[in-house]
Amino acid sequence: MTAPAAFDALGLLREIEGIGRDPRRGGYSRHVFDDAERTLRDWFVERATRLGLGVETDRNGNLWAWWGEPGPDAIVTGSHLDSVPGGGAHDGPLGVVSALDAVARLKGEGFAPARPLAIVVFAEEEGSRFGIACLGSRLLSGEIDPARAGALRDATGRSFADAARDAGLASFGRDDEALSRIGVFVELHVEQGKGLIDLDAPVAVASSILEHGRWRVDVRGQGNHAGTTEIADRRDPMLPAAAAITAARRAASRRSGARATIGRLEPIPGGTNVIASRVAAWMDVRASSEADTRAIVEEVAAEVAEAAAAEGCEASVVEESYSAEVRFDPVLRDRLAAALGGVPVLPTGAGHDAGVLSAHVPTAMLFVRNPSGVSHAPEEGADDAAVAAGVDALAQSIRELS
Ligand code: HGY
Ligand code: MN
Ligand code: MN
Repeated sequence: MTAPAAFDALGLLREIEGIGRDPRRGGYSRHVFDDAERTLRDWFVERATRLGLGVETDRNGNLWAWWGEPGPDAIVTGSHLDSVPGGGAHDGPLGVVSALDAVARLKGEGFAPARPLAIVVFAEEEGSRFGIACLGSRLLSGEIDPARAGALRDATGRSFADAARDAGLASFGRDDEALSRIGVFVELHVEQGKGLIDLDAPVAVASSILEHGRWRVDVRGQGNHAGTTEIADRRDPMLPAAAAITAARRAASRRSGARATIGRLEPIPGGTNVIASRVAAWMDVRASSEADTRAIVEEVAAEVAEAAAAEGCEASVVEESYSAEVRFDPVLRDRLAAALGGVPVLPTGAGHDAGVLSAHVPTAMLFVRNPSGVSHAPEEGADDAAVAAGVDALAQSIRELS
């Protein structure tokens, strides 16, 4: 039986496909508490309310749509609605629309969960505005100090504390009441890779998430005129920044399964005919062990320091966030894989709120096939058959856990 047309996952995705489009980058730019994300929040509240769920916002800006009274030992599913800059349509929203569809379907079948059930929408999962990924689930679980979170600033210099206050949050930080209500969390997410393509399967259960972290590289030199400054007289911070980019690739290439990326670079002042005075770069490093992850960072830092010395610049490499490897609850993992008829079990290199919560409550993830295998880019996708299979799998998981 399919959900009432009003709650079909593909139809719900079409309803929001125009929200937060980014004409310059392509894809979507939907960042926590900005206009697009707030429109998506309103859309979710309206849809969940129409589905007969009671919606509340917790102290950290996460949305909770309850089927029945909020209660302990709840089955919680959901994901996020924010995106990376120029991101795809499915990273986050697929988990939210699939949860609405699955709940609508179960309701339509007269299913009554034996435990409280909630759909959650976590805030700032990508960390695209304030720099720390999974900020809403980290705050909820006490994994980030609220004072540090409040002091985080976006590209305009606005603090998270100010943005949260403007969004109506009186305070933020660990929320034991919200955390204690979660009995089990199952997040459905578009696969950010080609595993299901290679296996020719629509759905998988997650096994693990790579160790990963973010570091900020700052280089300071001397701004000057591009036309009147001899090469020998330059202290150009772009050279050590360039060394960071190539060193990151080289260091990761030497370690099986490791990845290191610098995709965000901000020279100041950024003029075509101007030697930059300083450069900020952000590095994302992921590997199968902490030793490999930190070794990559050390190698990059050493090459940046050498290039900075040669160019008469000063440089620093500072850790901004770190997440240890996640191994999802093996009992829950195997129970869901079996309940879904023996679907594949796949690892991922992508971080998720489910990864944060896995340290606090039994947590699982379901992956849905992405025909391009591409993510964090407009080419991200999920074929219709896989989306339908994902909703079936989520509904079956809820039945199994109830
Ligand atoms: O960066 C990640 O892995 C996730 O998409 N936030
Ligand atoms: Mn993402
Ligand atoms: Mn995501």
